Amino acid sequence: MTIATDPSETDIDVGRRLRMYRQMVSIRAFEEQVNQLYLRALMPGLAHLYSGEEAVAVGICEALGADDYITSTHRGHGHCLAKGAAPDRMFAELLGKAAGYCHGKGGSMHIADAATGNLGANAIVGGSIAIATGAAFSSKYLHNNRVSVCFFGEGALGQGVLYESMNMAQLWRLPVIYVCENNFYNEYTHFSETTAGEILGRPAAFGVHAECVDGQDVDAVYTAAARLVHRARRGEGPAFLLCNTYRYTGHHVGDINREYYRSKQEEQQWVTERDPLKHAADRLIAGGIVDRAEIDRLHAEINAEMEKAVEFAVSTPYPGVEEVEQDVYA
Ligand SMILES: Cc1ncc(C[n+]2csc(CCOP(=O)(O)OP(=O)(O)O)c2C)c(N)n1
Repeated sequence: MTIATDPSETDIDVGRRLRMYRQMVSIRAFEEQVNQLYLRALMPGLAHLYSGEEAVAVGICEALGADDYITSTHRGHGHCLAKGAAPDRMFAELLGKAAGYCHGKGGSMHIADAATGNLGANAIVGGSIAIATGAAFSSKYLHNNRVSVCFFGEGALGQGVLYESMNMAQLWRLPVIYVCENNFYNEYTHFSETTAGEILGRPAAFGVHAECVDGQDVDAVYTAAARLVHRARRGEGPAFLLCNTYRYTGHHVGDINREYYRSKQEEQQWVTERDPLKHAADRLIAGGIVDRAEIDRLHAEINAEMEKAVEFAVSTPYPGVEEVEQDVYA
């Protein structure tokens, strides 16, 4: 992963564009496999899919270095993959297998991987905000120049820890970026029914630098993230990036009848008009970087990779009964 250091980087090079596209396709394919695992009753519990929101995780993580930190959410597969997790070990974790990132004891909502700077997904809404802020404090204290990114959904705007954390981060000029993924629904409730005032007014109240970006445009997300990461590394303190996006599937894999809280027409409109993968592919083709056949080949290659990763996860063993108390901290 190359670290973006130039805040004026609006002209994104071809290698980076292709890498970001590939990563988004991988996340989409990963999530499709997760849904299949659920339907085949191979996965214990539920999973919250990231399909539709890929440009946020990919654009942000592309602006980070391997040593930088992220914290994630209950909808965290995309964040983990974008930060460098391997699909086979991710699938293994989802299936409760010993080869998983947390030896099968975390599952979909508790995947962590210190080697890629991933401090963990978190089932508690807003639960990782103080963790990211603490990691940013450690970076400042240790002078190691690492930046922390805290992903959270707009549902976490109702959690007091966000405001305590932003207050401290601004007072102490911590290198942390609060990335609010606004997919418009907190479970089955539109965010306008739970969120008073303007979202960006909230960080502004603490003097935290705040911006909004189209979360379906990976280039725009990357460009904003590169600027904010650079700013944080220069010691200019925290930032808040609001990314407007949309989840294509239910709140979780079992949420299949959604019309009582959002219409099929609304869903279709996002899928057909605002899809981040389609948008990026069209741009690559229009720029003469690839043609349609190459895009199709890439999708086929990634689908095959994901099938192989699933096969690995299905066939690899569970942890032994004697390990039941190992790697469990609470
Ligand atoms: C503290 C807490 N309260 C409630 C829940 C139940 N819950 C799980 S996900 C969710 C909605 C989250 O919405 P948002 O943060 O916008 O994320 P999204 O699911 O849209 O990605 C809720 C209320 C929880 N996990 N934690």
